[in-house]
Amino acid sequence: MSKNVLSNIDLSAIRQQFPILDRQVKGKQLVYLDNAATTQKPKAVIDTLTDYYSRYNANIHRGIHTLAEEATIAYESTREKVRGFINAKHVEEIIFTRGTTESINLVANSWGRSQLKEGDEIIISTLEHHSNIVPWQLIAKEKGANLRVVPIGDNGEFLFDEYLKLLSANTRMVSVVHASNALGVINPVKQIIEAAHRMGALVMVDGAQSTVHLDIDVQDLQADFFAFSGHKVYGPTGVGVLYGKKEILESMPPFQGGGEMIREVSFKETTFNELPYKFEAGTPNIADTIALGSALDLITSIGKLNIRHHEDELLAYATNALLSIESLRIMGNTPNKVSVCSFVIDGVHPQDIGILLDNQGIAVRTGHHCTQPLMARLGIPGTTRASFAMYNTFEEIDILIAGIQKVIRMMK
Ligand code: 7TS
Repeated sequence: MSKNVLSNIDLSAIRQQFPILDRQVKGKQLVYLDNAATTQKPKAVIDTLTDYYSRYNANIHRGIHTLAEEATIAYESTREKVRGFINAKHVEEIIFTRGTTESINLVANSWGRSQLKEGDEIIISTLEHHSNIVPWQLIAKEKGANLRVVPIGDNGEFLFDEYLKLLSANTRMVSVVHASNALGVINPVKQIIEAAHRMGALVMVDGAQSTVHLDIDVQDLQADFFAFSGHKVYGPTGVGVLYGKKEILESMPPFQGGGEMIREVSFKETTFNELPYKFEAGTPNIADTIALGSALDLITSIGKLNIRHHEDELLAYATNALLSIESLRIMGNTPNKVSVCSFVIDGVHPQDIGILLDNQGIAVRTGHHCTQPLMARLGIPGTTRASFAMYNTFEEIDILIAGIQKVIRMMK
């Protein structure tokens, strides 16, 4: 069943850069297929963290001593790396947050609270992660705005014609996921953005799942906002990015108040710092931000296209193999996907599959994947999700398939 690697990447060299891949789980070699939840970290990221805390830990922007200057330069160099990575026009359009969730909350609270009024509409889709639903629900309730939801087809495909019907002069914001975490389905965000802009609405793209797999060009997409998390692009947890168009960010009030985001404070009045610092109150996550830069360097050095090619091959191989299992159904089996396989097996609960696979050293995700409305639409409580990264191999997929077959035999 195994297939030799055809991609342009040196898989064993890549795997050597991820120390965790060597570990054993329950006496078996780890097979890590939960990359949509979080990716593993390369040595370059781990070393950057150690190096920062060992050599130049200091608070940034305010100090004039050497350590503070070195830390500031390293922190700001990640901002420039992120700018290049998503092809933003200006470096000040890159705001560091804790992750995708905080990026969306920033926009909902800052833009939403200052802009939305009664009767305005926010459009999301059925595919959204809870973090692209709840912040909009909260602000809509507060402002008397309404949430409209684009329906999907049975395979998880975004129904574009239905979306066009929902767009109206009342639409102020469209916030959609670029690639679904639960199914892997890629949404036509460029066309979604074009249509929203024709109606004068802004668009926020949740890039939590797309950024690690697809080439992201925010200028080409014309996205008004774009969010992603460091930990899903081989970087550390606790750091993420909000991209926003400069003129829109400039018009928005601060999200949080505190140090760093001010120009001048008196008890009578406070004036605010310029972009991006207006949105970065307090001491940021310096070490993890610097290490995110190392993660992006690694992706760039291997080449996003090479990675995509390998992941597409893994996806096709896994899809074929999974479909050969009689009682198994892949949810969201569309042609345009990132490397995520979500499936259900007749008569076996996803949680049991997850536990029994873990006993064999195989890490997958089971459950609703923080997409309860999507699961309700599909009429299932949850799925088992295998998600692939650049370091995964065809042999690991063979192990997964053998593992699932064993689970089915055990549950019969
Ligand atoms: N949006 C999408 C599409 C996601 O997949 C996730 C996390 C988030 C937002 C939130 O990102 P965070 O980094 O702020 O937590 N998705 C998952 C997942 O699929 N399994 O665990 C986390």
